[in-house]
Amino acid sequence: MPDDILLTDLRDNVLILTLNRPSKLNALSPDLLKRLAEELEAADADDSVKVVVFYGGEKVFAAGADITAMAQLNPTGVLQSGTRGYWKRIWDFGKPMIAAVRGIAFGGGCELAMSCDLIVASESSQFAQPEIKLGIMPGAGGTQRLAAAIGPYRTMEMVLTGEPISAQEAHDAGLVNRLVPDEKVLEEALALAATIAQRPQVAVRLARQAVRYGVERTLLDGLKMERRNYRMLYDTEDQKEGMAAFLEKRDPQFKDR
Ligand code: CO8
Repeated sequence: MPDDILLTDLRDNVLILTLNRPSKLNALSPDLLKRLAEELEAADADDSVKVVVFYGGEKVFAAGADITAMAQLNPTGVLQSGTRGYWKRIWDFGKPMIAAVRGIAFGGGCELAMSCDLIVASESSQFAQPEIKLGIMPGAGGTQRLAAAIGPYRTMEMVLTGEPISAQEAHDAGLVNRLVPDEKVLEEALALAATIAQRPQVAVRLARQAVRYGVERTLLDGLKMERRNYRMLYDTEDQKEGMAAFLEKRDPQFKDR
């Protein structure tokens, strides 16, 4: 179904999941996250899937979580929204994941790319954690996974200013595995996926698990603090103002409370 919010395509043991909300820049609505989680759960149990590639089409990877679904939430609402459970299913997926990024990967879109094991990016793509401009902060691992990938100083600049970095900067900083011309992104991601799919899968699974364990284990406390602070921000006037301003297409008037 071409108008489905998530397109699936299984090619030679590689499952391509294409986010398909182009009119909303692939914003990760609760429905879309749920679909992603469900597809991954099925893929985990399906031996014909060896690698998953996340793609957002030719224009945009994803502009983050869907702000319309978040604007009115309070901390309890964040807790009850169920989206964290969908994210967790993405993080718990047991097979290699590759992000094929064209266009912007912002906020939750950047965090989705960083949830993957490898990132292939087009030369014109951009990465950002712009949540600060909405009165919130990254909440799906951005503060920790970005720092693990590119170091605390560059992360601090991105998280505190909300400004994007180019694909070239992301590549130089170690966030992007392969930087390729725009039209080659999916092809390159699929070539990487094909190589991994040809390796012995028990070894792939266990090697991946060991690498991830080493990295993620050191992030656990930080992720806990990120989760708590992220939720706390939904108790502020600035979060309500920041998100209302985005939806009303105006500049926010923050009051620092
Ligand atoms: N959510 C909802 N709608 C969006 C989003 C979004 N994140 N991004 C874009 N859209 C919509 C716009 O509202 C617009 O809709 P419409 O045409 O109906 O008005 C359409 O997509 C096109 O967007 P723009 O007109 O804004 O396109 P521009 O090219 O002018 O601007 C930008 C592109 C700069 C990317 C701009 O759209 C933007 O700043 N988007 C928001 C980026 C952002 O702040 N992302 C972070 C969101 S918060 C987040 O991701 C937190 C995740 C934490 C998860 C925690 C789990 C528990």
